[in-house]
Amino acid sequence: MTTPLRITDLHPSDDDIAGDVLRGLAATPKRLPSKYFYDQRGSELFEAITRQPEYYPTRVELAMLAEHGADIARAAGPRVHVVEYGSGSGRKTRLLLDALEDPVAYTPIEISRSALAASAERLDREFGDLEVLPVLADFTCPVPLPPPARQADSALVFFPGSTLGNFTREESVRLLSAMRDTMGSNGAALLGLDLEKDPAIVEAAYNDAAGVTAEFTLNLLHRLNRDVGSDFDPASFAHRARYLRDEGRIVTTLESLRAQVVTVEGRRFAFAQGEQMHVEQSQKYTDARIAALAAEAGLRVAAAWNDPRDWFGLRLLRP
Ligand code: AVJ
Repeated sequence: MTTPLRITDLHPSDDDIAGDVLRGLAATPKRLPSKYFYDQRGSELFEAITRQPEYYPTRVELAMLAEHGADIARAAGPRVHVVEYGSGSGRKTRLLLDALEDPVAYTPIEISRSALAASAERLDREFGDLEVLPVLADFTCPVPLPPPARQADSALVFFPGSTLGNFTREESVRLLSAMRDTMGSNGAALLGLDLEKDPAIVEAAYNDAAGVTAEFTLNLLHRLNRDVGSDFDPASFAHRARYLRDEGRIVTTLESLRAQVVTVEGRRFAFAQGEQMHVEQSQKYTDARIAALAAEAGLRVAAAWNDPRDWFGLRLLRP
């Protein structure tokens, strides 16, 4: 494109963030939304997580996108408008766009301003014929999409990274339903989903030996202190990530290491020593769970790819 990239800015305001934080701290048990992990530092730390030896999902999914690109492109069809939810660094997008036949436009929806600006500019440079329409937004809120200049044959929603796993079942169905609206009757969604496996492998992925995941989790407190003026003492909280076998998911909490009071916008919240504040979940999937979620959102699994160890799956969903 010849004109400079324009980012549609729908970023949540500091007041929106403060409202979410106050609601979460008033709940029992206390909770903070995981979407606020992704400020500039948070996005950098997440990229560092993807390079840790224990964190297998990114490596496995990148290899799968390279391996099955031609199959995926055939299933998706030519001249699609790719709409990506939580596009991050765009490393996976490049593999998808490389494989697709004559993609018309690319709309990354991303909550991290720095990650969005860097990846959109890079992809715009690398794919000369592609219209890049970046949207800075929380993708769980309704996002009006800028229409591409050239008519696309269909829309392809791209939702890799098992990001769906960060949402509750209810939220997941709502998200998939929103994607169904975005894709239209002849479109599709390509999801990357982390599959159930040996709990020790999963637990290690969220407790890397170098402590990058712990730093990522604690960065949430630094970020909130800066943007909503809270006074969390990050040294008085510790990252805990446990795999709940019955539910097939990792639950990440921040444990209060002492009795303490945290103040946000003049409101005081008491933490007991050992109290666990919920900050993230990462669901691991079975085929039955994927099929049930899709069906609840009016979608079906039209194509499926797994890696050779059945650790990670790509699923093409259609109405
Ligand atoms: C954002 C969904 C890719 O849940 O695995 C990684 C975030 N949190 N380590 C995940 C995360 C801790 C990650 N995704």
